[in-house]
Amino acid sequence: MRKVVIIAPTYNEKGSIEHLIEEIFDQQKKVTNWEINILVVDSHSTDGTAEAVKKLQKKHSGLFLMETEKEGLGKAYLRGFNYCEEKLSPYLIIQIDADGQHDPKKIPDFIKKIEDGADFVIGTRYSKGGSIPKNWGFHRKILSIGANIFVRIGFMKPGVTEWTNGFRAMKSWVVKGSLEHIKNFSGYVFQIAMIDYALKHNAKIAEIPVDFKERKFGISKINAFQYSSQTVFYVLNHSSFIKYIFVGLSGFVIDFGISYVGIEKAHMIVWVATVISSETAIVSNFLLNNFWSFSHKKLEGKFNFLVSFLKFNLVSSGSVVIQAAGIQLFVFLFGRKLWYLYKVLIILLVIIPYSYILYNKFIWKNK
Ligand SMILES: Nc1nc2c(ncn2[C@@H]2O[C@H](COP(=O)(O)OP(=O)(O)O)[C@@H](O)[C@H]2O)c(=O)[nH]1
Ligand SMILES: [Mg+2]
Repeated sequence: MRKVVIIAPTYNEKGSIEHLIEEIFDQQKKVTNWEINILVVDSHSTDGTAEAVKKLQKKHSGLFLMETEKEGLGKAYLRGFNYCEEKLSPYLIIQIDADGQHDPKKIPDFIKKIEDGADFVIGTRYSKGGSIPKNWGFHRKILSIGANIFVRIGFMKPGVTEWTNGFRAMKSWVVKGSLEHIKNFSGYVFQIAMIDYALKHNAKIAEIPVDFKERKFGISKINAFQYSSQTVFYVLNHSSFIKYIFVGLSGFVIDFGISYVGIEKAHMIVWVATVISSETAIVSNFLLNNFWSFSHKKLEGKFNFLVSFLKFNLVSSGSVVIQAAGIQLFVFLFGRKLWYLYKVLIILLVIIPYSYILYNKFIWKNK
């Protein structure tokens, strides 16, 4: 028998918590080889949520309550995860909103995916079969859809369609491992941080479509401004792809700067200045990518470092050849007047994806 703890965070959810708890325990009959426990993490609700839970504790021995300060959803979950690891030692942890927006009947589907081999199952509203409330206003739709698209592109993970929903199942090792990382994010953004952590540690991710129902009781506690700014900040800070783009730009500045000084000021032979400037940019790009963009996959061992540096040079030479051939082709077809436009297009559409994919496949491989 494996143990699953379902964590439901609450702040003033008296209207829905009792029904939610009963419905969750009701799923037990569908997952007979699992022992369902519930942990409610309540941030001192003022509407009697905790009291309602305490009443139900008399009936259900697998119902736990943790009372915490009101410090944001991320902090509430962090405390809940710690409580789980210290006191309950589950195999699996499932997160669910306590306001009735997530349907507990989906819990067996999450468990099934775990049984099929996933480490982390995301309940997604943004793939076929999932949905968001029809009555959501324009700004709420934009906030949710926009945040998810932004994160998907920012992390170059189009396959993960949902980053912000709080309905998910995670094996204990993923949660335990992520605690050090997510403790820095007290708000809703910790949901994104957990998926980011899981992906960077090669957790097997699966998705199931879920509906996000309308709230029947109480009000949403999300702070739109804080949430969107934290999301943007998180992605800028943690996306290998975005850092890689910045490294590329810095390489351009170094290359151009050294060439300029060499040719204009030091009156060096042009090709010599070019070799020095481009190789300096290559070295600097390699180091910055290793210690910054792909720092979670940092190269280990001197030999590996050296071989990877040679591969990096090879990939860089490849992009020179692609650029030269591409631009020549455009010039041949459309004349040379707009050569700089062709160059920009080739860099954006070919060179950036080409290098990023090769770096990930051959140099900074997943560990
Ligand atoms: N313990 C705790 N729960 C919270 C806090 N903020 C939100 N929640 C709970 O987290 C769940 C999702 O929050 P909600 O406000 O509905 O967000 P939305 O569904 O994105 O609008 C609900 O069950 C809330 O009661 C908090 O600071 N502490
Ligand atoms: Mg809600």
